[in-house]
Amino acid sequence: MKPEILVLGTIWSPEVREQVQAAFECHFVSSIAEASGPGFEAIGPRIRAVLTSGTVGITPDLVAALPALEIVSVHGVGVDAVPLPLLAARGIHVTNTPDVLTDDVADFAVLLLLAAVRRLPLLDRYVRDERWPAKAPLTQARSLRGKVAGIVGFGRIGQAVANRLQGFGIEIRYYQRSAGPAPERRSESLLALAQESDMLVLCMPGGAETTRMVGAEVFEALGPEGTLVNIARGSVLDEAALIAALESGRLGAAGLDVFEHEPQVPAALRALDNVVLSPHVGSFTVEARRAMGRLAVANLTAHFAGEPLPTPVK
Ligand code: 8YV
Repeated sequence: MKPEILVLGTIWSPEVREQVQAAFECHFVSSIAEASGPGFEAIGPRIRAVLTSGTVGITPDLVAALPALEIVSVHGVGVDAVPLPLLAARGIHVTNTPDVLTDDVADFAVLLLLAAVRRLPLLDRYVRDERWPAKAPLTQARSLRGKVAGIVGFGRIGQAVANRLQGFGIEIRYYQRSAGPAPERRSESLLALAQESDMLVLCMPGGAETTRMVGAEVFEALGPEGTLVNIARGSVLDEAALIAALESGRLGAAGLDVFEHEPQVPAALRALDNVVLSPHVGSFTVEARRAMGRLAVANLTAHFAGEPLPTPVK
């Protein structure tokens, strides 16, 4: 008999669906609410594994409704939507999909940074609205060469962003709580990093330790010529303070791929000219999503074959 598993969320490609259906008895549910709704009581006790996305994760209530749960496979590198201590206490394995998305997410961070600094959306609108032939005024942007980029969270993705930005002639500094590589580039605090940098790229993990870590004083330290990029999680910054800083010009510009209450993006943010917005798509390429799907399924099949998990969360 195939193990019964719960597949949570709406992002699954036909390939992932085929793979999981070949190996498991699958229950596809679009949301945690659906998995907690009526009719699920009979299925819950039979579920031995959950496949979920990085943003949907799993709640403590749903974990409690799955007494036979052995493993949660997260399709994504971030595990902030998964209650790790609770799962560890029950001896439930957690896996994620690191590495296979690093390059595409880092590319996207650079894209957002360039688009925000050179104000691509504004230029695009300038042409579309026929303001060019009308010779409407257009102010010059700032160049990247010789500037300093501060990377917050110098893990795999942060370092990949740094490697790319060095190619633009940008000096790299970073901050994270733990010691990291290249200690001479590490600033003593997040605020110090913001003061030393022209641009800040947020690459740290989400979760309790980083919640609203970036607030008003960091935005102000970055300043009117400064640019902030967030490809981490919406939770890592104070969104209301960010909007206030951008509206008043105390912070120059921002490129944002993640938001506090996705998929809701505040109207005040959408109204701003000095921001570039995208719908949480850092890893949204054919290649990365294919590799993430395969790895997420490989973790499940390894578990049920009694083999070592390819990418367990430590
Ligand atoms: C995805 C992500 O949006 O990897 C992560 O942590 O945030 C993204 O790659 C998501 O996890 C897709 O399931």
